[in-house]
Amino acid sequence: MKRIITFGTFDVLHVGHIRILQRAKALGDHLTVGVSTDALNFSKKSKMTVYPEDQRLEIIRSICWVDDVFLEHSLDLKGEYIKQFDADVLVMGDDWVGRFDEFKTLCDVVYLPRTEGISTTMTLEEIRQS
Ligand code: C2G
Repeated sequence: MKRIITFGTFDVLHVGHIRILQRAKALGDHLTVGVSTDALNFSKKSKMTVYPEDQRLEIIRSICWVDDVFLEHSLDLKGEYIKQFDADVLVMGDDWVGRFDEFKTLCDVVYLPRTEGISTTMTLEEIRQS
């Protein structure tokens, strides 16, 4: 069985998130998703998410392509998570290209193209302006 792992905040879920999860699952048989904790997100982006981590986890768990979820507490633990979940492939969007190449000693690392024209930031801006 080929096991895939991917990571993200997945706040204000949109089709870009859905598509990367679908494409990640298509690369193997089992998909594990690490969902950033509120604290990790704040450390990355210096702002709060709209939805708290327990709700983002519940939303991602309910997606048909997702087999397992957990909370990602730190970017520095990525290698540990890859080992813990026995991942054969790490998948990330290409906004992260090159950033996780160090894990090529543990598993394949694949960067998939992001879906153009949509992001959580853009969606929140459109809501603010409406
Ligand atoms: N994504 C995408 N297309 C978009 C927006 C996002 O393919 N239009 C992908 C991103 O490339 C990422 C995943 O969806 O692989 C989750 O995106 P975010 O929620 O923005 O995740 P991020 O905050 O980048 O967290 O350990 C890594 C981090 O936890 C990733």
